[in-house]
Amino acid sequence: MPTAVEVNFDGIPGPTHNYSGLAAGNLAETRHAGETANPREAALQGLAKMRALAQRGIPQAVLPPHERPHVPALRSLGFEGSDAEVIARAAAHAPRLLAACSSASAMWVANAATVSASSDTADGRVHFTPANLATYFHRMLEAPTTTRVLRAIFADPARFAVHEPLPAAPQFGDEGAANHTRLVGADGRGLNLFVYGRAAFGAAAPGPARFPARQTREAGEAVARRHGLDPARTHFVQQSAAAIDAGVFHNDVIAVGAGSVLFCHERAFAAQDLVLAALARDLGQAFQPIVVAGADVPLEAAVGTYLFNSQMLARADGRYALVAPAEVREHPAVSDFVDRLLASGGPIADVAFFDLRQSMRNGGGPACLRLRVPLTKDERDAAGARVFLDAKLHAELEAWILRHYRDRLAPGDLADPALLDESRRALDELTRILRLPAVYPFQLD
Ligand code: SUG
Repeated sequence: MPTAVEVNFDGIPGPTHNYSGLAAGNLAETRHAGETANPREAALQGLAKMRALAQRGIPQAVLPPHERPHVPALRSLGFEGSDAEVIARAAAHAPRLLAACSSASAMWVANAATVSASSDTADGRVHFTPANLATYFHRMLEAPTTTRVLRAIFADPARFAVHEPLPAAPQFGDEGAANHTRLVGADGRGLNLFVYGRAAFGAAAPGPARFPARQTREAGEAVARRHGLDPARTHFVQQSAAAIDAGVFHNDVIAVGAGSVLFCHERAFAAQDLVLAALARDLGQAFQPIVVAGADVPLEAAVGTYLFNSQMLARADGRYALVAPAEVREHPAVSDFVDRLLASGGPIADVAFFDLRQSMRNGGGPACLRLRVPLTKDERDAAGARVFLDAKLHAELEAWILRHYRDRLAPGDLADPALLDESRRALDELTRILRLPAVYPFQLD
């Protein structure tokens, strides 16, 4: 069987990146609500991470931002008139709705979809289920554009299946790959771990008391079913409710896995011992858990620094490099822990820190900004559009950001009708750079 290599598709932060405090339970974004953002810096920080990884030889691709403000959504909520009037009326009467329809949250593409490798699926195709993101309105708006973008890139029906998002009801709340981990055994076979915060119909341990559990067990089960995953190689495990209440709104804030390594906090899962025992049984000797004790990294420090929201990238020698947010280095205890981890001679061999502060203030670290897509060479060659990052595309994207993005955006600026025109002009040009078909509502009208 041809081997798949994981391609990181990173979301480009969009021109309306701002701090509006739309996602309760995400402590960073609540703390920074109302601050003035710098969309240009956000996009450049994301692009710098992509370039650095591409230069290390890690396959890297991009996913475009979405059209914001989302005028059709505002119209559906009863605001009428020209596009500029719709925005003016929403700004005057419902600024929170305007903020929700202006969020650049599509940058966190770990929530764009759940992806299954062709070697794991019954029909041998790569399967995608775009996430419905049903918990928050500002995120739910992403699903239709995400579906169109994925269908444009993964258009070949012989190799790819891009499903419809699951029904957007609370019972099927789905936040995509942020709650899914694919591990690999010594035999090269995939093992899929779907993590949920609550069960809508079946029995589950008590859920969180303070913050929403966004992902349901039923959503993961439906995704696994439609992707044709082997039930014997698929686990559905519940997140720790205490962790959700401490700000772990997605599993990728508390755990990351790659190959046969699972790097997680000791309070990641509800029945953690059982989870680790099941993985050890299925992965055998190959399984390498790195479970971090609260005494080393308290839960609050894990959430505060986003240590576990690092990317774990396979090196040529079989060990891993951690791509971590700069906040980890700035926290003395967590930084010391990382130094001890590197010195231990375990599977994590080196760490690179990135300044992703613009995104981090909204609760999005390195791992939130990327969607992992395992592709064989043949599948990669079959992908449409110009999304794989090379030096030329990087240079074009950097120039595009510098041409179109503002360097400050306060929540009050969302009322400015010029922002809509700027954003549409930028995205229209981007679809040409990336050789995408029409994917945005303003292009489809
Ligand atoms: O859904 N923040 C996002 C952050 C998502 C991070 N992704 C992962 N952990 N994979 C969220 O909470 C805030 C946007 C605002 O308030 O404008 C926001 O949606």
